[in-house]
Amino acid sequence: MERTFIAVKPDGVQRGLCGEIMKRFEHRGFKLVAAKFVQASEDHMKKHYLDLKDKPFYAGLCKYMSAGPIFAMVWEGQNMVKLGRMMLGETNPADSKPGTIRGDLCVNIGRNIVHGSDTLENAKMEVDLWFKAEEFVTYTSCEQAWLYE
Ligand code: DAT
Ligand code: MG
Repeated sequence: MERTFIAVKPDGVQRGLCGEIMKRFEHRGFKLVAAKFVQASEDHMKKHYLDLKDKPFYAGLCKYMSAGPIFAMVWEGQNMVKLGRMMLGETNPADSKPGTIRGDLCVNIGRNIVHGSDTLENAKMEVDLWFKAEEFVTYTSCEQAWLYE
């Protein structure tokens, strides 16, 4: 089992898409293990996007990501990181296929409504950056026995 960090960005929250995005992960069969509704500071977003610090859009990206509340989640499942990324679609919604979150619900690269970790290593770093150990809920999902053989 893997864990990944998924977050509805401020534009997704403002557009009322938290439920829709959460629904897709629930319906696929993934297990929610932590969640919170927060407004991140610009400093926090600078840490989150540190690998992009040399990009021309870095400052604007961190400002937009701290301009309103974010719905932050950790989802667990088999191949969670890869499948989470596939469900998101491409970074640019214009390249995202219909059926993906970005391909269905947004149009602009700078307002692509959702974040998802891209590698297992980054997922671990992002989960640790956004959540403390005591914020995770340990429980047995009744679905698990029917999702996996
Ligand atoms: P992703 O969010 O798909 O992992 P990323 O990590 O490369 O993409 O970039 C983080 C965010 O930065 C992305 O969701 C939207 C924004 N971004 C990426 N490339 C951009 C560009 N060329 N112009 C404007 N914003 C961009
Ligand atoms: Mg990324």
